[in-house]
Amino acid sequence: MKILVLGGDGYLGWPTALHLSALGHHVTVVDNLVRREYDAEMGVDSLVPIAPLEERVARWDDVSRRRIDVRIGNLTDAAFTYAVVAECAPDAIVHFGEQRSAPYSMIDREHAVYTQVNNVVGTLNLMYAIAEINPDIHLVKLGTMGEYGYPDIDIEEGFIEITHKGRTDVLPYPKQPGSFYHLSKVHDSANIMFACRVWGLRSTDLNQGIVYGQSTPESDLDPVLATRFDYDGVFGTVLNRFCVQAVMGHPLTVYGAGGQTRGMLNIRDTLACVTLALETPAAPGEFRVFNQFTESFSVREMAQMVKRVSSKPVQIAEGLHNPRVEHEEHYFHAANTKLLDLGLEPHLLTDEVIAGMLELVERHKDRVDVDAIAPTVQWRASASTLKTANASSDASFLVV
Ligand code: NAD
Ligand code: USQ
Repeated sequence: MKILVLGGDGYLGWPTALHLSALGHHVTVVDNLVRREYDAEMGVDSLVPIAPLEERVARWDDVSRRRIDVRIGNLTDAAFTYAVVAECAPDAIVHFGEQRSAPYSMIDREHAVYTQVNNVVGTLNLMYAIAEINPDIHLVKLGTMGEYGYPDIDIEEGFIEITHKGRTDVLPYPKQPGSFYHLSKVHDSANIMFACRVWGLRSTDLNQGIVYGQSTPESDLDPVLATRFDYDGVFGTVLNRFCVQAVMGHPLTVYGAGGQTRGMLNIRDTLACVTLALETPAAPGEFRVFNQFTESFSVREMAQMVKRVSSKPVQIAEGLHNPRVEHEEHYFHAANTKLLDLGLEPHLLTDEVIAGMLELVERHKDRVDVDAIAPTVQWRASASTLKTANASSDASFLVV
């Protein structure tokens, strides 16, 4: 297949591009490199050094004798997005190309607006480009398990059968996301579902859980092919952060009560799930949703696992203030059978996997900036932030 990997310079996009190329697909990476700019903005860096995109691609050519093409540009620029889709003529597009940090989206009005415009407009441009250039292209879109929130009933894969006043229908599963970032994914899902219904597009929405790890078969072939690994308070995700904290002798930052339970998956399973979705495309007009995670753990359980596996003494922070507004103890039981039915063989979170992550951190620990570990973004907006945002109106009712 000819496949566009949007966001192909990022944590997940790059190893996915390598994997698809290794499988013999013709891959074009599309990215505006903005993720590297967020690092500069936040004053942080990946734990693992990452090579410039052109160097990555050249080394992949050397190592594998396979070419990955690159197009640098912004998906919110419609002319660019149309040109890429028209000139590359893909069979499928994997869309990773969004701002993906919940804390980043909650910094202030500017970052919330940026996140939603970047994500929603980029995806809208893409949908229009597909519809006008070739509606047969299969759009594989990265969504998130956080679209669902934490209802007190089981979470289904995208849709739920509801009986109401004697009538029954299968309806989109209710969404209660926890940040402006997660909300942008909800908006994307609604837009794509509409385009499938109205224009006959074909799409798979992968509601992915939290990814951990950094090692994939292709990115391990050469240090220049390595993907990033974030541990800072804004872009670092929970298990990757706990591993860095354990190695650095920093108390593991369990926010609040620690009963927050999330669907998790190994980075190798991201590659496998995307490949499975590509190999068995959605039908024309079909909007299908796969819940892409393999196991679920509470934050507390993850901290305890890391503490148990670490060869160094590890302290778990007690009663740390939670910078987010979220349920800290809740019911969580989510379906995830569709990818298993397609043949997914999960890489589970064993002690060996955690030991491998700790070893990775140990190798790069000289690069860790301990000051970047603390969470810096609060979900509860301050009165001054809200007043600034509403400077032209009487915002007194917004003071919290
Ligand atoms: P990432 O930030 O490392 O990569 C995203 C890439 O998209 C970056 O290289 C960035 O430069 C690019 N990008 C962003 N906006 C763009 C635009 N307007 N035009 C062109 N390129 C743009 O993120 P990631 O962790 O690799 O996540 C990839 C996708 O998977 C995201 O959509 C994210 O929401 C989703 N996801 C990630 C996780 C996780 O744990 N990392 C979990 C669930 C879902
Ligand atoms: N948490 C801690 N301590 C930390 C960091 C996080 O207790 O040091 C808690 C958070 O409060 C939250 C949970 O761990 O309850 C997950 O936080 P996270 O930062 O690991 O993940 P999240 O913000 O949900 O976002 C990440 C990715 C995002 C993706 C999402 C999948 O950044 O792109 O969409 O995971 S999901 O969570 O399933 O929606």
